[in-house]
Amino acid sequence: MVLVSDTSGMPAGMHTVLSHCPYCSLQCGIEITAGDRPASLQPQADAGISRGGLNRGGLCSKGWSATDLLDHPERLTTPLIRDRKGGELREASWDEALDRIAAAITATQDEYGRDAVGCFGGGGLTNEKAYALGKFARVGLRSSQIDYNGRFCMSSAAAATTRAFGIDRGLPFPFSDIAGADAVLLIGSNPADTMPPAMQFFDEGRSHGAHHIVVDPRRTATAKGASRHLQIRPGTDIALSNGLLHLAIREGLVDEDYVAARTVGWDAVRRSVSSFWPDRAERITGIAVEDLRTTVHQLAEADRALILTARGPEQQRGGTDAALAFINLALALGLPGVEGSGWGTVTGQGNGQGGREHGQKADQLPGYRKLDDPEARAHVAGVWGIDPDELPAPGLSAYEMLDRLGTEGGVRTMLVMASNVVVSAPNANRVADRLAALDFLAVSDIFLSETAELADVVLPTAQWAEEEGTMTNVEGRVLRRRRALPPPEGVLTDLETLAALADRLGRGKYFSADPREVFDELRRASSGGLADYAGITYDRIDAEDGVYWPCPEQRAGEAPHPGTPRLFADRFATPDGRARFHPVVFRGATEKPDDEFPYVLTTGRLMQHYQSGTQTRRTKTLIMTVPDAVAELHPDLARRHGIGASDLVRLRTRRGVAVFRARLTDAIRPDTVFAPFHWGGDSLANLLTSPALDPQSRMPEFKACAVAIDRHGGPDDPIRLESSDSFHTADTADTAPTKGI
Ligand SMILES: Nc1nc2c(c(=O)[nH]1)N[C@H]1C(S)=C(S)[C@@H](COP(=O)(O)OP(=O)(O)OC[C@H]3O[C@@H](n4cnc5c(=O)[nH]c(N)nc54)[C@H](O)[C@@H]3O)O[C@H]1N2
Ligand SMILES: Nc1nc2c(c(=O)[nH]1)N[C@H]1C(S)=C(S)[C@@H](COP(=O)(O)OP(=O)(O)OC[C@H]3O[C@@H](n4cnc5c(=O)[nH]c(N)nc54)[C@H](O)[C@@H]3O)O[C@H]1N2
Ligand code: SF4
Ligand SMILES: [Mo]
Repeated sequence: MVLVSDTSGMPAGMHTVLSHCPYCSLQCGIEITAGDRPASLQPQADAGISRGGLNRGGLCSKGWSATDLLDHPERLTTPLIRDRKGGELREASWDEALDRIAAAITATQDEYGRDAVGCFGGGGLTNEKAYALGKFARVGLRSSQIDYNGRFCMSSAAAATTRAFGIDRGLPFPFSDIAGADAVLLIGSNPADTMPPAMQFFDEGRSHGAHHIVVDPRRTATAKGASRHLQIRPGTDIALSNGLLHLAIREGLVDEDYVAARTVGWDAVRRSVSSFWPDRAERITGIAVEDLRTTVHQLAEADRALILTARGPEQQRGGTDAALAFINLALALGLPGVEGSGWGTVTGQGNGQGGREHGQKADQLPGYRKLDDPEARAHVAGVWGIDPDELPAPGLSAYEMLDRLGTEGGVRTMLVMASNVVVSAPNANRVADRLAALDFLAVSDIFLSETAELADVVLPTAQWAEEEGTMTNVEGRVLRRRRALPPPEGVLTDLETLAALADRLGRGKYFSADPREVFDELRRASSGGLADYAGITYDRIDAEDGVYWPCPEQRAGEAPHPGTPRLFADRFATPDGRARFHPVVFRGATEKPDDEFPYVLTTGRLMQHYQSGTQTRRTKTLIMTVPDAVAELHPDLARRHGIGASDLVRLRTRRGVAVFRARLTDAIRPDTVFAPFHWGGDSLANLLTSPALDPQSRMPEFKACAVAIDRHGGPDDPIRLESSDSFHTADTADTAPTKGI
């Protein structure tokens, strides 16, 4: 197996390395050519699914341009320090920067206790780094306060799958099943923009006549290619699912044998949807009864049917319930665990799956173990060489932690690693206030992100092509990120940073900066847990093009465990092996349109930009293609407010104001406005969003709030708010802190 290929025929000093794109959870397979900078890349040449990449030789524009950032002139290559609040950042040595952070940690903990120092991680971190950060919080800082941006991403789906199936693997089957399915219901997911090469699997399905039904308030590129588009009113997915289930029952489409053999709780759910008559579902969702009927028949009558959700229904106050509602439908139709059929959720960030398994969640230990489970504590403490009683209790979820920064009992010194919360957290005015109230903020990033700009110490870090590690892709397959070139001089990896910090806190003996060593420790820590990586090694990943977890340790005298591409064939991961139905009540979005805020704002992604935009707004080809934050609105709605194409449109909600360039399109519902969250400054969509949290998952309600709009300028005006336009609210979220989420 040649992973670092032979260099014959290449200019001297050049070599190629097989790795994966740094961005989304598709983890497209790429080949990096490096040596003398600049490095370049191309998709892995093999057709089919090579080396665990799901791109079949394709890449999206973000993937193609990923190496541009390795040598970007704005890249951070030296630590920065701010000597006093309000002062400028200046360059500093690593020793000075790390000493400064360690001193702040010690001072805060001496005065306010251990939990006054917290960490905020990211789903883009490799498994090794996510694991090390979780351990750093619990063992290095001995603090309960750590959570991460995946709380804003996968937490609703994670809570739902854990409750229904006993385990949270986003897709419990290989991604390629999509190509083989005869019917696919895709709810609030826009892979044509968010995972473009994955459309090859959808196209293949449609080429053999599969029915693809897309549920989205916008006729997205994905919806345009589908056989049916259900243009749902935002925030009403539960009513849709309950309505579909009602119809399935009424029309005799329920798989009674499956329900009897493999599930519990059906009667309560059957009763709970009895009042979801089709015309009621139509009234709430805006989807015609005939469409509902066709959809449920196509799903029920297909040999192989898939129901897939993504952020559309999940980033809601009822996001966990929405995922549960579609799981109810899938169970009633007898799909989960039947080969070729099933329910799944499309994970987002590069390591959105692995990043939620190994301990950077507030309530979690590695291997998807629970921090409040005495056996789990004993196991992990044993691996870490500490007393179980030294492990803290579960901490606060991401937004709750941010909401309480600098307050009595809240975090006062924080380390952010791989997230740009100023842009990506909801209710951004409040978050900015709270960040300003911190005693000390340290941020590790590649660039001076909007969050790093506020830091007292900024630490540069190695990029994807400069480090070793593992990433767990959208289908639960553990892949290797391989190093093609060294980081620029003076730049450390996050693992090195954490180990050096732990050392300064007198806890250095617990931490390694070597990715293989960290992975081997992660394997032991996860052994016997739900997300069991014990049988996965770097060498096996190389030899087998990735390994699907769970993959327990090889037992003496037995062959190695093959990994688990498909879950639930015989049993679900619940104590009795049966899946759980859950009755779900439809409540709708927290904020309903009213006279003052008459429309619904929903937020999401554009193809050319990634997340908070730190990386893609700095990529020339991408920012040239989409230079401004564009908000989509229907021409009828625009006309009512005198807004023309490319005019500036001001969006106003109860929490803030932001300005966007108008993109008029009849592909969106006339009562809905769509804004991307990839920009900061005056186009920061999260100034508008609501901090209402899902009570089960603590997921913010990014996908629906009430908004007012007006014309703010013409096509040639720059995107800018006057200071009199912005207003500032700093209301706290109406949330009691929860433990053990
Ligand atoms: N280009 C690009 N690709 C990405 C990312 C990126 O930032 N940019 N991020 C990655 C990450 S982390 C993630 S999580 C994934 C997310 O991938 P997706 O889930 O596909 O992305 P979103 O745009 O957040 O939301 C999907 C769709 O939900 C629709 N929607 C909005 N409100 C509702 C609603 O109430 N109900 C329903 N049914 N639909 C609704 C939106 O119109 C949108 O088209 O993408 C990954 N890939
Ligand atoms: N309104 C609205 N808000 C949303 C969403 C939405 O749909 N609507 N979606 C939510 C979702 S699904 C997500 S996933 C979040 C994402 O929100 P963020 O966490 O803000 O996402 P990123 O922009 O990926 O932030 C990662 C940061 O870490 C840096 N970085 C990348 N790799 C590394 C690394 O290896 N180490 C370190 N130290 N730094 C690194 C990047 O430069 C970047 O600044 O946003 C959420 N916010
Ligand atoms: S689809 Fe995702 S993994 Fe593939 S090239 Fe684009 S951003 Fe990278
Ligand atoms: Mo995400």
